[in-house]
Amino acid sequence: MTVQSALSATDRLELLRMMVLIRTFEEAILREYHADKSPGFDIGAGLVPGEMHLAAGQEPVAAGIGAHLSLGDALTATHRPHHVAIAHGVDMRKMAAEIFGRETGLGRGRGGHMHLFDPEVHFSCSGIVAEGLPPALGQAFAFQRAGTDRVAVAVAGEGAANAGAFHESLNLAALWKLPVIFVIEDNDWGISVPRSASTSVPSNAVRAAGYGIPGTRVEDNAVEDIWAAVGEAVRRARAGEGPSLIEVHTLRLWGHFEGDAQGYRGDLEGVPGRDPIPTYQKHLTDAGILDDAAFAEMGAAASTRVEDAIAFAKSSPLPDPADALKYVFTEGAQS
Ligand SMILES: Cc1ncc(C[n+]2csc(CCOP(=O)(O)OP(=O)(O)O)c2C)c(N)n1
Ligand SMILES: [Mg+2]
Repeated sequence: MTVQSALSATDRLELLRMMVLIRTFEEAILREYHADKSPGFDIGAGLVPGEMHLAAGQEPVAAGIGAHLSLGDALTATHRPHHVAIAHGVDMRKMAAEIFGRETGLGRGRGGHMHLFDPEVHFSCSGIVAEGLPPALGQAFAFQRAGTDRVAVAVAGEGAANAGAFHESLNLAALWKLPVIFVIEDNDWGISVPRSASTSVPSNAVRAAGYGIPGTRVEDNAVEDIWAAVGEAVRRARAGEGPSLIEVHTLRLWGHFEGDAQGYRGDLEGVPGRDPIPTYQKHLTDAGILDDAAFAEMGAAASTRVEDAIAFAKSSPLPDPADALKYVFTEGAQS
């Protein structure tokens, strides 16, 4: 791992703290999601019915981005959104309530885990692959027109980087020098399709040259390198120098969705050894800025916060079925 000298000990501990918070949240959702789907796995059963895409292993991307964004900056994400939502400051209680389909959720329980919208912090995501890129562009255009130094970040998977919306967004962002940062999470897989079977180039970073913008690839899920790459891209965007593309080689620790048997996956055996949290914990311990007690304290604090959010969600009311069509159409719009 390349050590970035500009990172203080406090910054580095904050990166780890964020990664631990995200993992604690994903583990709690994993537990709750599976709690009432047994003995046979029934995706439609239980308190959280439907698909669930968790981001365990991809925490470094979220922590590295979140460290550079301020209130007012925008972030768009994917069907695997929890890690970046937490790092961007989305309210954890309202997010958990949305995942549980409760009236107190971000979208009053109508959207579920792939459709988290938080206007307070300009966060959105979508179950449609590559859908997050154009809205990031639109927000960046608005920030530019208003003469602010606010930026938008679009996070997407390496599978999404083969969609038309990715290429169209890069072109327009470059042409208009928009303050937008595209972050591609290369987790090696698009569901069961390996990157080698979907993508014509070994690195999406090289695609940036086709649009005349900087492209960087960060290897090994290295949180400090991600932090450095995003920091430079955000600096450029705020200074009016235009968009950047960053690809991170990250890791999908669990299945594409919960219930995915991953029979297609030949790399599973080596996966636990690549878990970025113990890797970074050891890195900071070796650097003399972390000990076991401090790490345990991070876990305990994360657990308290996450369990509070889960309890809030579970004790919140479900939407009234009579309101199913409420918020679908603008009130009073019918002629
Ligand atoms: C437009 C569209 N096509 C197909 C799908 C089905 N789908 C859901 S996730 C996914 C793979 C996405 O892979 P990637 O972009 O690498 O993200 P990851 O799941 O690895 O985070 C596909 C094809 C979809 N949701 N939207
Ligand atoms: Mg992928």
